[in-house]
Amino acid sequence: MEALKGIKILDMTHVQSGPTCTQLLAWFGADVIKVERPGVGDATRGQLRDIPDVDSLYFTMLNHNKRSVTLNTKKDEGKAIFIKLIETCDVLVENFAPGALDRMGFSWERIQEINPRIIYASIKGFGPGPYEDCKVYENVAQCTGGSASTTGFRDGPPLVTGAQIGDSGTGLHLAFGIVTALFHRTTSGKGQRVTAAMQDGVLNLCRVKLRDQQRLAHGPLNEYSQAGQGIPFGEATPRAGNDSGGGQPGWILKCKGWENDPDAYVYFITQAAVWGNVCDIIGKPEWKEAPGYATPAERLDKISAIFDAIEEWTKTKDKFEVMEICNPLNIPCGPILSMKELSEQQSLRDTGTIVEVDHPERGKYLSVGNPVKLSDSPSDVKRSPLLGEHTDEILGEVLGLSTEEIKAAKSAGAV
Ligand code: CAO
Repeated sequence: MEALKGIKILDMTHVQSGPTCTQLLAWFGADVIKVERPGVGDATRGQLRDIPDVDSLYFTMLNHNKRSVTLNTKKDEGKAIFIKLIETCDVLVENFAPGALDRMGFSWERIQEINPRIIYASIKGFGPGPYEDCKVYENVAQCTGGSASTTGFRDGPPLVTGAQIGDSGTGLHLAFGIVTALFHRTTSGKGQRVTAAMQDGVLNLCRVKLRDQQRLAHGPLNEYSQAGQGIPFGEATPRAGNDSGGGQPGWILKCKGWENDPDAYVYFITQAAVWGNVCDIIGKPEWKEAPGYATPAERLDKISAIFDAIEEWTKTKDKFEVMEICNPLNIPCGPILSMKELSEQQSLRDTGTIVEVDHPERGKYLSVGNPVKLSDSPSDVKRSPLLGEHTDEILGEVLGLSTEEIKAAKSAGAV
């Protein structure tokens, strides 16, 4: 049985952050009704298109399991239908620029008046404060949330990461807020306002870097390789390259074929408990007991040279061989997997984390399925809707409008 069956989501989201949130709710069985502007729809339908006139992968991969209704919420006839949707739904989700829904005439006070049980959930770039009115995209959130300043190499510029922690990360945070509010409603009987700011979401994911900021007041961050290299720390948490960030030193090392393959690398962790095993496989058994090498603290100032020696060994093996040799010895490591390799990994297909979806206009494509698995509520990934594909069905079956009323809304240009 689908876990969120019976929950209706009024989905006013667009681009990436909001749609990832409502897609998660849809995968768990909520009925997600995506409202899109007539003739236009979510801007991502047309962005980064790989096939002319067909919904982009950007759109299809973020809007599975939803129904699409077109509605102009700025027209009076559209507003009347929107009010019916608010009356009918359990949750309203949006990620418009700040104030957009208020400008349409739908403040939180007004929404509560229409339906006191509704949960009104929003993503914005920033929370209340100096930047609250700003429009925000992924990389702005990464930069303002602490990720960029702590990503990259110490002697290089700040870097953004490929993981969409600003958009998809905040979508996840919001989904958690929504189900929490739904749970609370079972006892309170009332809906509430749920907000997640992208800056806050990124900062939450960078929590350990704020930890390090405070540790700096009490001395150097010994697990950063810069400490071992004798390079003084500044006032703020620095970029740490590929340092592991935990108490166990790690680094990305070249593997066989690195000269031609940009992903022939492995992440290698010299976990203290298996130091002896590391020394054995790289042919340095003498390091096990050698003065200056025996304990993690003693090794800190030699960690770069140690990784150079390990790399001499990893360069003789491909990244999967490194994994096969190290895992039985309890040496944590991970091959750098490309998107091509991930898309071909059979175990991800078997668990439904990578799924092949069929779309009437684009044909078959790959997507990431629900990464969260519930034992009694499996997620079945269904293709994204075409623009307005379910308009008649939603106006008729969900809102109970008559054929004449639907015709009138259409001729007024409201749907
Ligand atoms: N009917 C009528 N009007 C509609 C409508 C509908 N169904 N759906 C949207 N609109 C209107 C909005 O009301 C808004 O009108 P006003 O500007 O007159 O208020 C207009 O369309 C455009 O909305 P927008 O300002 O949200 O869109 P944008 O492309 O200019 O900005 C974005 C996009 C993402 C920068 C902005 O929405 C934003 O900052 N959102 C919050 C943060 C966020 O989620 N960012 C991540 C996005 S993913 O990278």
